[in-house]
Amino acid sequence: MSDVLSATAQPSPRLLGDIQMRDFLVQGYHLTDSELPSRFHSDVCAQLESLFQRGGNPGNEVLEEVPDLERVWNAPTVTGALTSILGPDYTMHPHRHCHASPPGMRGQQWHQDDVNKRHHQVWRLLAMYYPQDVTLEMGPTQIVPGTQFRNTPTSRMAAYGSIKTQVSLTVPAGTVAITHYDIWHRATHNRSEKTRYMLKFLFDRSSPPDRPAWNAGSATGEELLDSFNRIWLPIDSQTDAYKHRVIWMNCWKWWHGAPSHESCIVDHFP
Ligand SMILES: O=C(O)CCC(=O)C(=O)O
Ligand SMILES: [Fe+2]
Repeated sequence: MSDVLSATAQPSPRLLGDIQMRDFLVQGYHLTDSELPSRFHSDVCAQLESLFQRGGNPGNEVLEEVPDLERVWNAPTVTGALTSILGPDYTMHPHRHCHASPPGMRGQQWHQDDVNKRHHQVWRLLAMYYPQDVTLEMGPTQIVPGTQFRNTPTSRMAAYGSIKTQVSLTVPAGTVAITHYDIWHRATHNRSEKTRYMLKFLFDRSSPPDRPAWNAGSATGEELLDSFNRIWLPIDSQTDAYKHRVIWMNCWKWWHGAPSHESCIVDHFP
């Protein structure tokens, strides 16, 4: 292979397996390591620091300002997860944001990023890259697994405090948290002396699936389909659990190429 080719060829996406896909559907998130050297991540932090000192938050321009970030989104573990969940023709959304949380920054309320029109299917992912080790003192992002199909009014969420099953993303440098766009999440209070950076990027599905885009094992995923009936999330009441099972199975079949009749949740399921 010529130098030019070897420099530009992208490694193949490392696709997810059936169990990882099912877990993503149920839990609403998947954590992966971008597998870049630690000096890459510290260099990204240094670039962000000098960028913020020079001109403040670059908003959507962060990718132009720090082109190295492309390497994170092209990492085989990351392209593998995005391809598996959104299909091979997924696209990067033009909106992106570097969330810099300086020392003393107060936490946020629980929220869902999108407007209150939510899908039973998975059309958009929120991907968060952490270029530093994030400790509890640095105010990690928190998520509540399994909340992505709830259509919760933001005003109601404002009253929610700590939730038993919340997960703090205290992660090593280089981690990419890939979540369903509608998962409940929030930044927490930064009690440390360090600024915590999180790079938020969005990815979209371009077309409905006509076959599994992941490393699907069993012929039609029938056994896995049945396994949804045995899952009961700790945050769910009995009726919530029933609603979830219908949604999960519907999406699972849709991911295999079946037409889906339930494209959007219109009722409240807080
Ligand atoms: O900084 C974080 O950890 C989360 C930020 C966030 O969710 C937001 O601003 O929408
Ligand atoms: Fe958010």
